[in-house]
Amino acid sequence: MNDLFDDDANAPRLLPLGAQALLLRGFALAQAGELLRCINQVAQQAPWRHMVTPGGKAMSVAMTGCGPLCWVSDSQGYRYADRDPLSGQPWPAMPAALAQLAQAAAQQAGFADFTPDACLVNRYAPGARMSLHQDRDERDLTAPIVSISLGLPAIFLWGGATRGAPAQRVPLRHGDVVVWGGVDRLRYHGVLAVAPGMHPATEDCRINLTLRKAL
Ligand code: MD3
Ligand code: FE
Repeated sequence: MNDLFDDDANAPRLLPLGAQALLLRGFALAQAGELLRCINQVAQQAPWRHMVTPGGKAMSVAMTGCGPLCWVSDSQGYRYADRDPLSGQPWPAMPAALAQLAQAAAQQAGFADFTPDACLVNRYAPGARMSLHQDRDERDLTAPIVSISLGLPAIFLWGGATRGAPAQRVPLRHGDVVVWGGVDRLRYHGVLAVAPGMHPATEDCRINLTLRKAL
C-alpha cells in the first residue's frame, strides 16, 4: 500500500513550508526552456564567477545576475550593486518573462504587486553548496523573495529564526518555485551539496534564480 502522496503525480501542487512560505511545485516547468535561454544570454554579458566572501573564501556556487541591481560579495562585504564589478557595466536587463513569472508566483502566495528589481542567478555544479544564512541585504524586508529551481535537484535546508534552530530538508526539483515573505522572510536557509547527475535541461548542474526587491 503506497502512501497517498508517494507518487509525484498525485502530490499537491501547492505546499506551505511556513505561514508565509509556499512551494509551488512545477510552477515554472512550462517556461523552463525560455528561462534557461534567458540565463545563457545573461551569462554572455555578465559571466559566471565565484564571488569571495568577506572571510576571504571563494563560494562554491557560481553566480551572475540581471536587473537594475544584483547582489555582490567581495572582501569588503555583501551589498547590492548597479554595475557588474567585473566589467564596470550595468547588469543585463531583467528578462520580462522572468519578472512576470515571479510576479505570478508571488500573487499565488498572497503577495500582490511584487515588482523585483534584482535577480541573482546561482549555478551549482555537483558538490557546490550554500551554508545556512539569512537574506537581509535588501532594504524592504516586507517584499517577498521568489526562487526558481532548474536542472539537477537539491535538498534545500529550511531553518528557523536562529542558526542553531533545527532545519527541515525540502527537496527542490526542476521547475519548482518557492515564495518566501512576511514572517518567514528572515528564516535561516541553505542548500546541501548537489549530487552528481545529468538533467536534460541543464546537463550537469542546478540553476537557481532568486528574484528580489532590493531597494
Ligand atoms: C528563505 N539561494 O541566493 S533559494 C540565495 O537554491 C539562496 O540557490 C538558494 O539562498 C538556492 O540567497 C535558496 C531559496 C530562498 C531564497 C531566499 C530566501 C529561500 C529563502 C529568503 C528568506 C527565506
Ligand atoms: Fe538565501
